[in-house]
Amino acid sequence: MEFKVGNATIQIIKSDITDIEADAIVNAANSMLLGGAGVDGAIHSKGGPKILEECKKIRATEWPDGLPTGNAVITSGGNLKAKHVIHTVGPIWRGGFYNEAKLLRAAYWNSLKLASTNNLRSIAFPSISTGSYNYPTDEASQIAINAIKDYLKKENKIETVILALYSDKNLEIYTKTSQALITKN
Ligand code: AR6
Repeated sequence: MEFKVGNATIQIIKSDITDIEADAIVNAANSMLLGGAGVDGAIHSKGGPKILEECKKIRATEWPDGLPTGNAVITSGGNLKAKHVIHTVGPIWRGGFYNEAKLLRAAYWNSLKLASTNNLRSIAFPSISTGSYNYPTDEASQIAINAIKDYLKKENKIETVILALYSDKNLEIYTKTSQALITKN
């Protein structure tokens, strides 16, 4: 499905995020920025060593102790179809008692902000934190869509935001959440 927020379009699709041709795809990374499993593993293996080299440089200069949860950084897209990769760190779900909702919103928000700063017009997100980090997908989908909607309402440089869901189940959850939130306003 897709819907509009101002002039921008939000698309909810089933896709491997590494197949998406956009100005940026977002990586659900960890603070070390050195790769991992899930989306992170797929992006680094398909994107090639250039992305990892750039991540290592960011660690050596900007974030020697690691990228804090909720922050975002940008590298090139290496061999991917996407021009850039925005690496963000979602929270690990620990029962909802440790600011997880705020941190997940920050991961989306700061990724979008970085896209705007770099004059990017299209950006694709995976379902951050809902794999290895165990965030309940229903709640995560509400945070993701609200963050994207709120951001697009106040900033009009980004034209397309894609949510690239990997499973039918997640596609269904994000679609239902979007339908519920669109009717609200
Ligand atoms: N394209 C789109 N979505 C995907 C893909 C793909 N190629 N592969 C998996 N997903 P996860 P997290 C979905 O675990 O929970 C890594 O090891 C997956 O089904 O990738 O934020 C990092 O290095 C799930 O719905 O990210 C970190 O250590 C969603 O993407 C840690 O995992 C997120 O799952 C981050 O955990």
